[in-house]
Amino acid sequence: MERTFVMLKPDAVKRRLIGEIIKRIEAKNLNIVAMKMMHIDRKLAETHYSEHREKPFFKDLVEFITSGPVVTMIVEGPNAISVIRAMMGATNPFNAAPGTIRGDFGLDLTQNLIHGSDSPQSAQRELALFFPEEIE
Ligand code: 3AN
Repeated sequence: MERTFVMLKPDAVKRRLIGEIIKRIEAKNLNIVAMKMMHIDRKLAETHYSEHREKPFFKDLVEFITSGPVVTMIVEGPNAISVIRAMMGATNPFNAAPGTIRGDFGLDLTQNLIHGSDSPQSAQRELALFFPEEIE
């Protein structure tokens, strides 16, 4: 069993795709063990995306992720990290395969609907950041 951090970004919430994306996660038989809707403040956004601090798109990324409510989740299952990454599709929605969340619904590199941890280390860091109350 593995746990990963998943976030439905402000564009997913605005476009009323929360249900569609959760439906896919549940249909895959993954377990949603915690979930909340929240508004990310600038400090949390900058911490979450700290690896991108020097990138030219950092400001836009923080601006976007703080622009409206998000839905955060702990998702659990066998190989949950890579399974969710596969369901998300490529970072750039132009390259994301049809059948993936970004492939089916996304057309923008920044507003790309969903975040999922990319490694066990990222999952641990992100879960501690967003769900400190769930960490044993
Ligand atoms: P992923 O979300 O697929 O894990 P990361 O972690 O490389 O991708 O990037 C985090 C976020 O930064 C992406 N979801 C995307 O919104 C944004 N991003 C990544 N690369 C670019 C880029 N070249 N231009 C604009 N935004 C980008």
